[in-house]
Amino acid sequence: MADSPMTLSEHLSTQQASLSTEHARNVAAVLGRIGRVAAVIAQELAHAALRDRLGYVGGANASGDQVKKLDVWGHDTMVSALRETGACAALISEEAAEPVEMDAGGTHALVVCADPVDGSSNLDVNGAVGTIFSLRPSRGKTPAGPVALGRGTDQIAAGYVMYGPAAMLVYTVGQGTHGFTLAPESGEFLLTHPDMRIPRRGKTYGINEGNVHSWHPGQRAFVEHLKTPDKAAGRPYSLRYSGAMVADVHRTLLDGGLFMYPADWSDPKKPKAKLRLLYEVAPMALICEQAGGRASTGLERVLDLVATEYHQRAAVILGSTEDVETADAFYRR
Ligand code: FBP
Repeated sequence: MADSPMTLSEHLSTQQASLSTEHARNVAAVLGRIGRVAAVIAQELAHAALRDRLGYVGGANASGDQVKKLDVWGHDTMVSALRETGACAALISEEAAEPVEMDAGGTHALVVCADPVDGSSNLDVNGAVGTIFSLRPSRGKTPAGPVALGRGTDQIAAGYVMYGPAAMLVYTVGQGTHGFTLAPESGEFLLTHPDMRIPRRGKTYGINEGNVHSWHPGQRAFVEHLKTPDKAAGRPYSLRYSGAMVADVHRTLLDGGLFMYPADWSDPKKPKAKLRLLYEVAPMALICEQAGGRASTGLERVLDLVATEYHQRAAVILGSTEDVETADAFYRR
């Protein structure tokens, strides 16, 4: 009988080499707990309509977005779970204007940046949604939240959970990117996609084409290029867009191609992006690069961006290396 697949916590213990022992213990504690929170969120999503959990709570979050009941529930669930680990010094969350400081002290406590429920516009239409997270060393600082205001390369781990037909958790601690599928009976995430490698070039692209008029001219020309038939080059690419970053990035990691949310260049002096750097764009960039892909803004590598605000926004073009390189070339024209 085939060996049963490795559990998330077993796999975490094999991924220690790139971390100091103390950090490794805290990373395993936090990622293990996020795995358990994800199993609870998956359950709650399946019952949301039955438990009156759909719809808005009223009011807006730090980014001015209307807030769904599940956004708040997801945030509160994440806060209490991370507090219990004793390994988390602070949480930067989409649903809290300021960092949520936690008592975990010590040089090796971690700062977590998270979007507890990503793709909220899909919640009330039973579409795919997700959770996105990253871990940074707190270096023993108090308050710890400001430590997150740094470069994307400071992340020591990142991951997401996709709540689709199956719930899947994908993470990296800097030794490749690995995927797990939730066994609903046991609530365990089991290794089903070890060492995910994104194809060097794809056949699909994901972008909200409704924004075409506000794109950088290079972005517009690049999407035109993807749509221009060229059999030898495998074009035209097909458009695939779910409205939830996690679902679009997950497909891109498995099949190749691109997920793009470019900035609004209506005022070229002040391009305005939508997605948040610390808990959406930077974590996905690390996961993508660790799977052999690339993540750019069109003008620079995402992981070189330095965050100066907790809810700062950034443009993103991520996916297959050759496709992202082509996009960058169109921006440079
Ligand atoms: P939140 O739902 O967490 O605010 O995430 C933002 C998001 O929903 C992404 O998941 C998705 O990629 C994007 O916004 C969709 O934006 P739009 O509706 O403008 O296409």
